[in-house]
Amino acid sequence: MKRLNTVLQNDGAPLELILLIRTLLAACKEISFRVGQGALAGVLGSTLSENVQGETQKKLDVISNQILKDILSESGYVKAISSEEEETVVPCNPDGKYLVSYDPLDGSSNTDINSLIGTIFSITHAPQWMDPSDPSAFLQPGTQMVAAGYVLYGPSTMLAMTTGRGTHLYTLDKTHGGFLLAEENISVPEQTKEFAINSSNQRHWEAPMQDYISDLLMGSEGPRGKDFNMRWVGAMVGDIHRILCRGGIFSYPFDKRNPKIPGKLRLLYEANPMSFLIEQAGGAASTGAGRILEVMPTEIHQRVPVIMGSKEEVETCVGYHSK
Ligand code: P6P
Repeated sequence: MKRLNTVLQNDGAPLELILLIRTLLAACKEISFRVGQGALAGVLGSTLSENVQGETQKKLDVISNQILKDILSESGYVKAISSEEEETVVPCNPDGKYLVSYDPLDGSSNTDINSLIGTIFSITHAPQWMDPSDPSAFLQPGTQMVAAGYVLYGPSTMLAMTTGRGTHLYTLDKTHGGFLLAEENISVPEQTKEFAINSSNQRHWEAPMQDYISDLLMGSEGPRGKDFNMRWVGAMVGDIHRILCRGGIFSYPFDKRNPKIPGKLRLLYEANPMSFLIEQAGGAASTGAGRILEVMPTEIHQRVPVIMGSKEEVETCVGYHSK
């Protein structure tokens, strides 16, 4: 099985980006170990603090964020970091060539039930003009990413990553710490019968999403003429991994409860990296009004509505929004 380095070199990634990715994955391997210890190491449960998102931080949120922050900031490759768990940017090496945005432990509410969680990351070039403490350098559209991926801490620890030359899946071989290629150029089936959405929010969605999901639920007796299945992991990283592997459509749509916040998921370190992976695998990723990767960010914790997965199904869903 091909090693990660070989694939990255074949895909033309520059040496410094390969070294940064290896450094980031070293942090993820440590997180995988800490997550795997669970109750044995007293890392489960919540802290008494809230993050900038107003969410109670799990102990593993704080641990994972600290591991990534320490390892990336010492690497020399990174000019600055933005993290779901950090209120503002973390300045690193003024001569660093890259910016890294990450959700250190996506779906961390799953930690206490031993369910799927993961680290999501996005890498862009650092403008040479920027001061390392200047958040504005992160306000680049997703099309500017040079690499994106996630590490899924499940029965096996798996990496999905792209540097713009296809999406590839790797499995961590814990006997020697290498990520070995599991599937090269994975392709998301264009059609699907499986959708992922938190249906308990149905009354808060706008009419187009309510109509779209209602038609799915009518199955073969409704306008879609086929039955659908539903899955919801409660961790984007788990739902998107399933979609990369067997197709599907995932949505966390606009929610009328707080019009100022157009959705739950964050653009820089959730929607953008997942959109890059999905598009590189032949899928589609939309806010309902446009391509997620073309959204111009206005602040580092900006949220967006998310519809992504099997290309034809995303186009059908987006069609409800343009009626
Ligand atoms: P809900 C995890 O907290 C997350 O940000 C995504 O990973 C996940 O898809 C979503 O929120 C789950 O949200 O409202 O179903 O708990």
